[in-house]
Amino acid sequence: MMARTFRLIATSALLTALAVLASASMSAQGKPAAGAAPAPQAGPARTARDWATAPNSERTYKVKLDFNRWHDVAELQADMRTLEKAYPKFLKYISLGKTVGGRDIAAMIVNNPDTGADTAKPAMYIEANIHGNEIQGGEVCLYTIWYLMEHYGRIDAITRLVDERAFYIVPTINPDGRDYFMRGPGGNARTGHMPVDDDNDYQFDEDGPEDLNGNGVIEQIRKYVPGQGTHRKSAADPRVLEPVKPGETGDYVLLGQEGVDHDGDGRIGEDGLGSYDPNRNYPADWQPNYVQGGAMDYPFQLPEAQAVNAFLLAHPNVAGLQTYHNSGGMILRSPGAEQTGEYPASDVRVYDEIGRNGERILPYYRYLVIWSGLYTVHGGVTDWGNDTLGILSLSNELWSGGQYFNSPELKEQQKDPESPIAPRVASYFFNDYLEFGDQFTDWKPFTHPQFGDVEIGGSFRKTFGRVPPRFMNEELCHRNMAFSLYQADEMPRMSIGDTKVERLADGIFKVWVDLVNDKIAPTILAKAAMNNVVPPDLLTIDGKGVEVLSASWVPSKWRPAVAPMIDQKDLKRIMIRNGQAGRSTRTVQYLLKGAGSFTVKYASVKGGTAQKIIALQ
Ligand SMILES: [Ca+2]
Ligand SMILES: [Ca+2]
Ligand SMILES: [Ca+2]
Ligand SMILES: [Ca+2]
Ligand SMILES: [Zn+2]
Repeated sequence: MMARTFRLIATSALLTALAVLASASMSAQGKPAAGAAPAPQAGPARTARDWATAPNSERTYKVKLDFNRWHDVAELQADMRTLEKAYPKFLKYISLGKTVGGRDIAAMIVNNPDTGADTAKPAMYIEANIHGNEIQGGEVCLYTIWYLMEHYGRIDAITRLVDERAFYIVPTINPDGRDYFMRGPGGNARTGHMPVDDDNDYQFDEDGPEDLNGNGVIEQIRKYVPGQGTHRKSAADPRVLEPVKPGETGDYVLLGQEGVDHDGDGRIGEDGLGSYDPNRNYPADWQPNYVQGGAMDYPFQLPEAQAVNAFLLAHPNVAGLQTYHNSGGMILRSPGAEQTGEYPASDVRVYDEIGRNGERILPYYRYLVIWSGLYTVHGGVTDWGNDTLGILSLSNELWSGGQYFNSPELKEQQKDPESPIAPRVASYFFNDYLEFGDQFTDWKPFTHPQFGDVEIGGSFRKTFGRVPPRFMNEELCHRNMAFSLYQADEMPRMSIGDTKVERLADGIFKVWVDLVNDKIAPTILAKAAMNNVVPPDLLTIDGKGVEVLSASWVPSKWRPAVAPMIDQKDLKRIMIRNGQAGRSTRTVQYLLKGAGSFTVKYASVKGGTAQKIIALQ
């Protein structure tokens, strides 16, 4: 695996390194330096010429991608193909299925085949953009694939992670919504594209918002009605339209969002494309539309949710899930609704540790429970993942408004309502001084076919607010990736620890085997064990003529005590329904009859497989 990496940097770097080595080997000590990177020499100082030819300390990347802009679906998929082509051994581009609009839900499998099939390893599933307008998770996913590949063999922790784990990465599970957002003016893009009659007039998607002035933004419409309006220009900033106090009159009335009333029902934009919530269609505490709008008619009605579920069911080795949303700066876990009840304490401890470290990895993000920290969600994918698939499931709300003015001093200043960065006007300040006015569309006169002379404007572009400024996106990608890689690293990892054999009589042996899970997450979440949704871990003995007379759990390796017998029918195949806790070692004690050697194996669907050959002597 090292060979592959060195080849990447070899061509030019090695030649220059060899040149440096040649001069270094003639130093006073005459000590030949080892490896491609010359160690600091105690001999004469290097000459300027040496430094001029020394290899550059900065790494160059094999594949260059942009992380300071937003990719439409075709661009995302093209970049995924480029990465697959550059790293064919590790990457496999697949489609999870088709959307309502006929687009592929493209996914990447990241796996090192030299260390086993992806399905044999604990896997981290990362998806994004279920809400079509929440786009930057797509770039985080792309960055993650890119980063893992570019740093494999260069950074030990990344090499180990790629060798030990598999990754399934889906940059957008709502490509219909993403493209509609990217190419259109950005309005109404949260939904997928299953037609829905939003206003109950028996017509579907008949009257959506429209970009009448063609500037790529769905703006507001206002009419100037001096002394008769409900709104007026703010004294703090004339671009801000504020409602007047009760009893006062203003100069403007707001007439709604940009568009035309096509069906003459007196409303504009009342029934656009689709219009439901794709993250309310999973059968975990699913509730019908009259309880929660946007849930559709029945769970798994949407092909996108079906495709994600089919993939997860076919990959029971998935032990971690992240679904990226925006915005608000949150690390969210389920339950989505109070009524489903809190998770078992041992699961909560696992989530809490990962979430709190997440807050350190992601400044301005808070670790919260969905129903209590955000709002109630019935039928969301994290509930489905945790409760029904037994996957430790998290959802990051990418980008926090606190990051615009990100120092304690500026935070303090924002408490002053007269400050130019007070919350009411902060966006305008940022637009003026950091974006050079590019993100705000000011009010402009417009002749509306139905309202006559009006003004439209007063809106920020679709790329402002929910997504970071482009120049801040690489940090967002990196920090969120780092958090997901941390979660991936803390998925269960089983190994066989110490073993001991004691001969009691001819052909009779006592054998102790330590079973180790050194990561935070258990092999089976307590909730999953309760719901009986993950197959039990299996502890097996395989050896010709080796017979298990008894097996027991040793309460403590260090304090002799009665070891409770394991009361199962087939002691060569012990089922462990609750799995193994995180950061724990358990010792199993066997009484065996036989000779030669045998294999002890611990096979966990989500914790991987570990085995060891033990000789009976
Ligand atoms: Ca309708
Ligand atoms: Ca509709
Ligand atoms: Ca417009
Ligand atoms: Ca209408
Ligand atoms: Zn969302």
